[in-house]
Amino acid sequence: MNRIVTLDEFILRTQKEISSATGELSALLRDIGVAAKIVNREVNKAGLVNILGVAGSENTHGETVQKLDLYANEKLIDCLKNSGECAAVASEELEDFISFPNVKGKKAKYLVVFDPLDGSSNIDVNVSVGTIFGIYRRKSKTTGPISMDDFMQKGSDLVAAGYVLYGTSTILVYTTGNGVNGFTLDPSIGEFCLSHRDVKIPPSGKQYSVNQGYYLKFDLEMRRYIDYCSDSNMGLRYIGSMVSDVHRIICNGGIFLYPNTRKYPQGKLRLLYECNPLSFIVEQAGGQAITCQLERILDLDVNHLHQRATIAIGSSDMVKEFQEFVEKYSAIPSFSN
Ligand code: AHM
Repeated sequence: MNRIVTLDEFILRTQKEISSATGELSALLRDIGVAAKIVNREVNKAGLVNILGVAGSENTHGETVQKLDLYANEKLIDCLKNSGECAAVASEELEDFISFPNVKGKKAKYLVVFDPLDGSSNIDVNVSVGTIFGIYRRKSKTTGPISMDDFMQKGSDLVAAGYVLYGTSTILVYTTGNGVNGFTLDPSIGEFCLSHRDVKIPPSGKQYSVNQGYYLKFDLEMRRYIDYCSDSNMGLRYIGSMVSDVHRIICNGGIFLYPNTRKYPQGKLRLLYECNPLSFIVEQAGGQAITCQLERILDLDVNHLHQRATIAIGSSDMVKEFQEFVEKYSAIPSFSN
């Protein structure tokens, strides 16, 4: 039997390989691992909400049942606040960022951005959801207050990023810019164990992932690309939870698209805590991520915490091919829009 390597052990080992490492980032990653286990426990119980009480109501024990995305948000904040390594957080569930007071005199230099429960509309129907996170170094001095400017960093400035997929198994995947590794939660010992070492995305795949229900709302070049995928006998897979869709693509190859529509002219997905962390991971695994207007996601300026972006992400050959379609067809005026 192979020796089990737990997430904590792996983080520590990696830290020792970097002579300048202070252990602060490692501690932060471990805190996120703890939060992920707590969220996982609640996500697994989601089906019991109907028995124990509906979110927003009281369960049979008289406890208020919280919506899971708010619960996940709270747990991540709690874990990060108490660690002393995190100066501030921004989340999909928070209008503004939150700064944390110093813990035991430590001057925290990291910021964490996250979507606590991506694809949360899937929870009610027992379909996979996930947590996405990104870690930045603060730009301002650790002696002063955090400002909005600290968060306005490009994806290429990310120090680390990861996601947790609460699926048939729960898996935590992360990168610190030196490859991607995945850890599957073994519920019997309560540990994330290394299961996917140095993950690489196949350069091409047989599936594409897009909400094809919006076909008529997409620009011409997007429709032509989708026609091409369909004509090439590629399979269409769309879960409606970006973490799940991107995870499948990381494992099997393929492309995920969320283009601009009439309802979302800038795209629907959030740049800071959805597109950037996943793009960092995908690039680290050998894939590519660009907007549907062909800019590299990680090079985009961030001007707003909740800024949206369009995205085409996945296997490198497929993203390149997508790019060729956009270049070819966006030059042609569309009469059907
Ligand atoms: P959410 O943050 O409200 O859960 O929305 C994000 C989700 C993504 O996970 C998913 O890819 C997308 O929204 C699905 O959107 P649509 O239903 O428009 O296809």
